[in-house]
Amino acid sequence: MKQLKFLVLALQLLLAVHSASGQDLKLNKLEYFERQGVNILVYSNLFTGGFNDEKNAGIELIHHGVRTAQGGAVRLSHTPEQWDLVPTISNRKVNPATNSIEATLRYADYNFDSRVVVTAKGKAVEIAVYLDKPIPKELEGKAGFNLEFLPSQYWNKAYLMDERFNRFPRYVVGNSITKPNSEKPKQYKGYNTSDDRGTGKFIDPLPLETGRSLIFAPDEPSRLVKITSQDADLMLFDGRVLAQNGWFVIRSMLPAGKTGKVLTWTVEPNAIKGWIREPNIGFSQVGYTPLQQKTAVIELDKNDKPQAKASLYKVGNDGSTKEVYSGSIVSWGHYFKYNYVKFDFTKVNTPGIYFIQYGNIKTNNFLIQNNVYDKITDATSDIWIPIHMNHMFVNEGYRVWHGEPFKEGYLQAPPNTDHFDLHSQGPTTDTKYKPLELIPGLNIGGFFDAGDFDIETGSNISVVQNFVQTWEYFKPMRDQTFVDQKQRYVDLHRPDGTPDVLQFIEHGTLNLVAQAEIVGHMTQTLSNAVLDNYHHLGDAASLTDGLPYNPNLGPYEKSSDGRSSGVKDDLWAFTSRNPNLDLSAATMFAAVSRALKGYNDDLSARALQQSKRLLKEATELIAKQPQDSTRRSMGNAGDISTNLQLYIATGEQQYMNRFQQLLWPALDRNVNFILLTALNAIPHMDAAYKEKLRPYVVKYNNYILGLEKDNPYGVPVGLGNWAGNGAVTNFGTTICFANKYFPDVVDKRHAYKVTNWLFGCHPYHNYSFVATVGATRPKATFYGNNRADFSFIPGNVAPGVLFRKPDHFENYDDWPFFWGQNEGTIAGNTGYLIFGSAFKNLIK
Ligand SMILES: [Ca+2]
Ligand SMILES: [Ca+2]
Ligand SMILES: [Ca+2]
Repeated sequence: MKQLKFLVLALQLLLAVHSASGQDLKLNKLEYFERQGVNILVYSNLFTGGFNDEKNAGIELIHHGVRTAQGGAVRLSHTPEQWDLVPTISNRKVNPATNSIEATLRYADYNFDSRVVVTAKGKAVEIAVYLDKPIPKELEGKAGFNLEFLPSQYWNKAYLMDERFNRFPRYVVGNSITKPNSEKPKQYKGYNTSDDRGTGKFIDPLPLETGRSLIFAPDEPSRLVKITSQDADLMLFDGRVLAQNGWFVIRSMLPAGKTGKVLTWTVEPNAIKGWIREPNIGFSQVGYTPLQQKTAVIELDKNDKPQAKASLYKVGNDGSTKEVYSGSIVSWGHYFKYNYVKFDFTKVNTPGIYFIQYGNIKTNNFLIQNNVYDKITDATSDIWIPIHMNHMFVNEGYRVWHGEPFKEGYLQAPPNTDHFDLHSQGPTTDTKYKPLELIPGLNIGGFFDAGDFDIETGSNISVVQNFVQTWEYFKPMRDQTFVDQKQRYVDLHRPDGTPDVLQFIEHGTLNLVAQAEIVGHMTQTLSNAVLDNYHHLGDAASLTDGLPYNPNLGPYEKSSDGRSSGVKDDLWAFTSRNPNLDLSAATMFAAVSRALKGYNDDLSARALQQSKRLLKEATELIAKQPQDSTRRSMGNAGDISTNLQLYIATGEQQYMNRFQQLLWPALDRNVNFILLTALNAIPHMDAAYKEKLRPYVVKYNNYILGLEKDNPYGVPVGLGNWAGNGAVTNFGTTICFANKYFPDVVDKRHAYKVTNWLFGCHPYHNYSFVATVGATRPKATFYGNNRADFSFIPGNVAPGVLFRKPDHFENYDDWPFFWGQNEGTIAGNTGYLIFGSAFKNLIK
């Protein structure tokens, strides 16, 4: 009996091992560990983004299709923030023979190296940390191994530390102490992310739990992960104590004075047996006009078997539903990790409410109707743009979006200053102002850059140009916004008799003209002086105290007359002179002076005066630059466009010559990026110019057609660290203008690929990328200044699907804090305004 029992047990074990082996983690050709439902990436993505820790790197887990963990690395604090030090990863070795990936992590600031080896062992990976030398003394008690889990995928789910039951908190509460600043590890470039209010102490989170074995989400098999540690305690932290974009961090400290294999974790993500990702049925959530082409792109798991057919159902006015069309599924093929098929239902052209049924899946409904695109730009122009007007109080109904920001004005940035938003002040100020002296008068007009509150001069120049172009091409008389520059007050949904676009041109110009008049040339940016208010979330008017800094006062003191303070929160003007920026401002001012004539004649005249002066000075400065200066010789898109604008503004032949001299070689090099500029010139050139352009338009049309083979969506898909919707809208605008001037070459049907993509037909999910716009299922969560509320600002256009190496697209709609996929910018959103206007014009 005993023997029989043993035999059965052995047989069961054998069976278990056998059935498991087919489901073991394997190192695949793309150099990550894979089993059905689980991808473990080991330094496929490094800590090399533009903004330090972007929560996009390290050891990462893609769990049943969602990237739920990242940041696996040796780190120097319990819950690293964006500007904490990140390791450089000098070498990454993939070893198929041992089923392992090894990398060396280095902190140059501390001359500290460690090796991390990740080895597949059955359904789990072993993560081991090796030290060849003991950790440096100053990092004892600070260096540890961290892995970060996405709060929105875990909150309200259960966890067990050892045998103790817990629940992940929906919101961070408590659990921190303070320690002397001397014990705080350095932050990036010596910045400090928080204002210690004069206490000399920093906040250090305490663990929620400590133990040797942690089970994440046993109540949710798709998120269940088991982590055990052999040598050191596992601590679970809530990173949201320090920053709203913090993650749940699991961490073990590295031992002092030891070398060799100093830490061993086993990490086993659960895989749901036979898991197949639900098909993502991409279609336009805004809907379709009756006669346009209508094609859904369906994204399938590589283990999924495509259906033969899909159907279209019509929703009756009585709530009934009826199948009105059934059509074949056509295969497109593989694109990165998924398989794509298409369902064409162009034949359905009766106006109504419809949904798609594919297998068991019913999509949400959408409209077929002539008017579906009528309002696609309204939320952007009526809501998003006015909310981003700087130096104004912005009201909407009962709600105040923000008070009047930066009443104390801007100080001269001191020389040789490096800036966290990728700017710098050069060795001189290039102005008459002393370092940290107030430059009076700059706190007027302008638009917030994005989810932050600085004025990026280059962006603001292109934004004003976008508005002027919108005005000159389409003359939108839309008036839904009250703007009063004297009151510094904006009220949404209150028409005031003036077209809003004119008021936006005026508002942008007021800041840019002030820069030219007061500083003498264009600044690089008007931006934060201290990091602890750069990541400000909430009302822009509370970012600074509104009082000028007074060095005679203590750090948190206010003067007795209430007119100045000792808080060093004033923003700075970065004033290093860039004649190319002045030149593009000169062309923008020339365009502005045309647009504002008859509406604000004074500002129109001032803009023209600055245009002429900056043009003369910048041209002289550029002539003095060395001949090999790259910007001078390259003839980039900006230079070409500037020469065109200069010709339009002045009518001088030299600019037209220079424009053509730069344009044709640029078109020969790459027609895709420069064609729109070439098309914009047509109204100002002769017939010969247009004919000379024709072969390039033919070439562009081949590019458009080629994209249908490049990816299932037929639009240019960006693979950079900032997702590519900007390039997609630019592609759409180019199609619209190419069709306008060369309808025999470029078919207008191509423009619908862009609306399809923006409004829901794209990888990962099928939500519209434009907040709230007439869509059934718009994205709900964006990286705006209200991102801590997991919300949106209507009309915002998300950057889109972000590519993570080697084969993953994503766009989180439950976690706003990834700027590269969720942040709207003033330049991007006004670019969308042009596309939307051009598109509406095209289909009229
Ligand atoms: Ca910025
Ligand atoms: Ca108005
Ligand atoms: Ca202040």
